[in-house]
Amino acid sequence: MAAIKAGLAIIEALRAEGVEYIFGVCGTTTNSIVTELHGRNDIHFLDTRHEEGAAFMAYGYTRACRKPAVCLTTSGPATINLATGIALAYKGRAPVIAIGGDVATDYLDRDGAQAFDLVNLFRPITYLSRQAYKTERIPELLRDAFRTAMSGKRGPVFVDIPRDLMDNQTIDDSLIYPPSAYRAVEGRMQGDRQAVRRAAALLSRAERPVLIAGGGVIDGDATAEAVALAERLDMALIPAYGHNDAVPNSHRLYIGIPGNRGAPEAMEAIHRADVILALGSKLSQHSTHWNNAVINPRTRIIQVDIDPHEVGRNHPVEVGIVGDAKAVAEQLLESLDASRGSNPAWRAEIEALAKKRKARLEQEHSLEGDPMMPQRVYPELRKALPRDCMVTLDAGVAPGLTYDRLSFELPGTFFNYSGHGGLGMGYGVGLGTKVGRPDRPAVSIQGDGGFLYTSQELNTAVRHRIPLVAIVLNNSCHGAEKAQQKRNFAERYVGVDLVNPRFDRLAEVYGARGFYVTRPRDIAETVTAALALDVPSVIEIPVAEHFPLPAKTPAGH
Ligand SMILES: Cc1ncc(C[n+]2csc(CCOP(=O)(O)OP(=O)(O)O)c2C)c(N)n1
Ligand SMILES: [Mg+2]
Repeated sequence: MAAIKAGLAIIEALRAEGVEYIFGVCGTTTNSIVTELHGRNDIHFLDTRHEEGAAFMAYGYTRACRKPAVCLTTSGPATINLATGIALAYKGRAPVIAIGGDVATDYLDRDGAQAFDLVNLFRPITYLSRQAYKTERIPELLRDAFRTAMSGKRGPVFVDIPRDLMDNQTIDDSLIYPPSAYRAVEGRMQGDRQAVRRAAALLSRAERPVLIAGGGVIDGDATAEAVALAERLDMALIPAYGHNDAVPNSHRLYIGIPGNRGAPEAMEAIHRADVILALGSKLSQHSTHWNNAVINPRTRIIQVDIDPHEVGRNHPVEVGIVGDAKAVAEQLLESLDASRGSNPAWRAEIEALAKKRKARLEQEHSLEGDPMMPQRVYPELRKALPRDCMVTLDAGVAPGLTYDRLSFELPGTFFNYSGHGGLGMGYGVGLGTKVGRPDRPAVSIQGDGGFLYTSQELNTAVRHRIPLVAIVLNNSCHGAEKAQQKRNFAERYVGVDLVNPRFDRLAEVYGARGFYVTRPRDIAETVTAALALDVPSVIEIPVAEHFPLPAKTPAGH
């Protein structure tokens, strides 16, 4: 038992959780914490050029390596700058622990400089938002924060610490525990046995079963079990929108993803299904439109989710199971009717749909134009990106073509805005993925609009040697919005056309490498070369304006 400096106690509490990086920007109210990192090799302050970049990086980091991520920012506007990235962690179910050093308690509630009600500001975008009011209870507050962030449905938390609770204060080091003492670090939640039995019976009798693999399959490590179920029952293997990496895309039963930017073939299979197993999926707006455009009202649904609030939330279910995707998939595999044979007719339909999708995408090889059509980039990326490459997508129409066009084989290799929709997240999140999994190659794909939202983090990439390859698809406009103005507002264009710097040159100014590619045949080679360089780089590819219509759903919506 020893009294240690309060700042050091916070660092030790984070170390007990295995935290290696703290993402943030310095400030007066956090100096008694960050200075405790001086000279340490086990934990680093990864300083960004904007707090939003820190939150985006934290999101990418934890999604890539599955460890909790920590942000540390100073009072008022600095912590407010985290909000967009914390909202992304909220939508993307990512355990980001945001610690805001606040002004001293004497300055609170009397309009003090940089004093704001941060706890309420963060409340709707976190699972827990609290202010410390007593120094010796800070370790307990951090334990609550990690328990909340890491248990069940994961998500972000906000901890506000007024500076007078830290500066020149001490904390007893016996208050720092290992995580196993304050949260369940082992075990998976099994599904109710009766419900599993009913689900297994339904699946065993199904004629046209479809497995929709959601984010819960990735978070629950359930890819192998999902594939085993699909193979056992000849189920179409379809990731939920944006979770393309939940199942190996080279699998013969894989048809693509549903949704606006997805594959009509996948939506057709879902519409044809008599039974859907939604494994770790919300069946949310993106995948199903919240109506019967994709899911047929006659289809019987088995839904498995770790969060009871998601079961039956968007579509009526025949069997709802609360549990971990891997544990429940294992239970289902054990409970299936052993006499069930193969289902060649449905398998043939699935394979035909998969073939149809491939043929549709193959045609894009021959698309011509100068500048090239954005679709033309993707066959070249398919050639160049290694199997274990992590891909982060920004919002925007040209990057969004990825959803139906790139192929993923390993869980934890695809990152996107997860229903958050914030333009500019791509570059920062991509940097975070590379920090989280330095052993895997990493690219981010963004438009010209999105890249300039956060391109100052090129400086972070260079200083901290983060070899992310940023691919900028430059159509000199906010394409996604220009499409709306073209289609729905009689081409009355306002605020959508952009004049940009050369992005390859911008990269060079920052000390990164820059490439400029105008011919499709040079894309694969350039991407391969950039990845091999292992330094931060930007590849600008000028592309034509292109405004695709949303993929048609089977019900014609
Ligand atoms: C933070 C934020 N601001 C604005 C928008 C609205 N928005 C969505 S896409 C888009 C344009 C994207 O342009 P770009 O990154 O160049 O991609 P493109 O659509 O041209 O391929 C805009 C402004 C948003 N989604 N998020
Ligand atoms: Mg653009």
